[in-house]
Amino acid sequence: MKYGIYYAYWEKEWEADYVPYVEKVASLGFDALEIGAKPLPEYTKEQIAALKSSAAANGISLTAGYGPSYEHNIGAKDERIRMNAKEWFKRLFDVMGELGIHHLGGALYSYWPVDFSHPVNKEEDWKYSVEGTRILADMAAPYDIQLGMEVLNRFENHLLNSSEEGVRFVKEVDKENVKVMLDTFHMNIEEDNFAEAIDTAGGLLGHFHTGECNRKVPGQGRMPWKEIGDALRKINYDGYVVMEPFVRRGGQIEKDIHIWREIRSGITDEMLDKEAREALLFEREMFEG
Ligand SMILES: [Mn+2]
Repeated sequence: MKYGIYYAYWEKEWEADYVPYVEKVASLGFDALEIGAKPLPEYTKEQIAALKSSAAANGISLTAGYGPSYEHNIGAKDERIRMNAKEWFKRLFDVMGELGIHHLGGALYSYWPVDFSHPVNKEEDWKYSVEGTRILADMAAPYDIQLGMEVLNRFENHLLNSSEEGVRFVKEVDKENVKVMLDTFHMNIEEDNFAEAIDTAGGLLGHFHTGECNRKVPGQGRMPWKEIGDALRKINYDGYVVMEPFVRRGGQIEKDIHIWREIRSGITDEMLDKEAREALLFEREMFEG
């Protein structure tokens, strides 16, 4: 398994200058940095070159995450939105190809977070999402990009809430580069059993997010990490394990993640760095057996 962390741990917005984070996570001992896909389609040649060379120089693999905006929903019923999404993802894959990023994960089959103040039709949305995901998969394939269908809790999306639903969706899409993506934070809400959920995904598991129940770094809460690690080894998982902690207040991230209190009081960058390093050592110990 390769260990990474999402840049947003240190940030308040869904985009940032990622180059300093490549250097930071390399110094903390990570193998990978997950970056937010949002700004990538607009990247200049210079930005692409700078990020790519920094990743190479620091021995860091890059992965990308995205919670599609309403206008980037490839599974929308509205054809105009689907076309808009297709256009946007095409530009994204072009840039990801240039950057050598081979994994994109998130609610790529839909949008995020879903506005439940309007009624939703799960069966109908599922059908459009399967069709849309097939289109994305064919667009991503020439760049050797794998798409992780992130299974989310009921409060954030209505389509894929359990590993079983993730597997059913991925089998229906039936594309080589579309896999199931699980996240311990969401699993904690929806799954009866972590080991069984991981076993259900089995060989279709393509990406894995970690975090405590309240989205602190792994090791600071009551998540059954040993059980999770044993289950990942049992299915011979050899993909990325990316921790996705959210403890910092402010900006759009606070709004979307619903951070309404000081989860870690008196946070400084130094403290975040230290805790990320400890969490990485903890994860390696738990997951490598
Ligand atoms: Mn996640």
